[in-house]
Amino acid sequence: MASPVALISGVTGQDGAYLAEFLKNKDYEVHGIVRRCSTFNRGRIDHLGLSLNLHYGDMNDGSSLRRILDLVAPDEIYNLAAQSHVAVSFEIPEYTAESDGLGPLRFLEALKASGSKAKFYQASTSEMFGNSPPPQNELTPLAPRSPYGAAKLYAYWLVRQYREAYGIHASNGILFNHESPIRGENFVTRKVCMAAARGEYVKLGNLSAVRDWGHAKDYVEGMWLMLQQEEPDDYILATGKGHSIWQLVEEAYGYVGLQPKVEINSRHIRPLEVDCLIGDATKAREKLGWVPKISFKQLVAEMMEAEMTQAKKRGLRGWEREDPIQRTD
Ligand code: NAP
Ligand code: G4F
Repeated sequence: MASPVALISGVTGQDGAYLAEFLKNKDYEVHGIVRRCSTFNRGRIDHLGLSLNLHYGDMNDGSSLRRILDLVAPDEIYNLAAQSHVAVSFEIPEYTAESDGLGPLRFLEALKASGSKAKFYQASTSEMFGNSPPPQNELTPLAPRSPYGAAKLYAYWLVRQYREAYGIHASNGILFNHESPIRGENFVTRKVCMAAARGEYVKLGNLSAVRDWGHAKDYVEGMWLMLQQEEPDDYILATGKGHSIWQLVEEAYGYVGLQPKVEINSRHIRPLEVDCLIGDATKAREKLGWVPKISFKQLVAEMMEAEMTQAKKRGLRGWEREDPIQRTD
């Protein structure tokens, strides 16, 4: 039997890289969309080598999406491409709306016009909940508090409309924060772990916000499970456990036996904040059989180990103490 064909937009990002590897291990023929950059940005997928088929395209160029769709004829599409940084979306709101809101529209229109029966996954986000009180589930009111959240909300509704109006198998994965050693360096978990592993100060904004942090490896499996269902639907993926930014800092610095070294810098305080995101993934557990396996503590430990290896290579050994602590993890 021929291998199923998957197309991933955002394949050079954190989730794209984990998903490409996951699908390769399931014997998929995997295609990815990459955008043109002046420097090569394929560090996260280099290890997959030529087994990955890459195509130049951009969420802001509908003609490229149509061309790639015709060329690849995928069975499954994972739309992960986005300007994904919430704070940055306040600075480039139009661009964020283009790529995160209109980009999915371009993709869905291309899919509709092609008559393809491909199943479509949309990377929706817990950021759409804004300050709706936790625990948030699929029925919680959506009230975004950033240009990013608003653009993603637009795409979320399009997915539901295209599913109902045109019978497209399109699903929203409403994912809470998920991290890994290959998380972008300007997201708070990676930023804190990098500094802690080097024994350096970290400059942060709001320390009291709470996030539900899981591991990206667990979450890409959930994306795939959504597209294996007979019927399209919307699902929360989350661990159900919240930690504050301060607790993250304590966990990371504590891992190397250091007291937290934090400087508050107003530059990192957002015009609007989302105070507390803790997800209820009961539906995904009951309908998809999805359960996250990696705990917050294990996630931080894995990220810290990766950063310590990097720090050691660069001779930045601030974390090496004369009286090493016993890790209990
Ligand atoms: P990421 O690491 O920032 O990756 C984003 C990907 O999108 C990169 O491959 C990036 O390409 C690509 N991209 C950005 N703008 C593009 C454009 N105009 N055209 C084509 N490609 C473009 O994000 P992630 O953490 O993997 O997240 C994946 C998706 O899930 C995103 O849509 C994000 O908004 C959503 N999400 C993430 C989380 C989370 O906690 N990680 C939670 C909920 C939802 P370059 O490599 O060239 O920059
Ligand atoms: O790590 P963050 O930038 O993630 P945020 O804003 O929650 O967004 C991430 O998760 C969303 C899902 O809920 C995704 F949709 C989105 O694409 C992205 O992956 O910030 C987390 C928290 C915020 O409350 C922020 O204010 O950390 C706080 N924070 C405090 N100091 C900081 C910093 N965040 C960053 N990035 N940098 C700081 O210096």
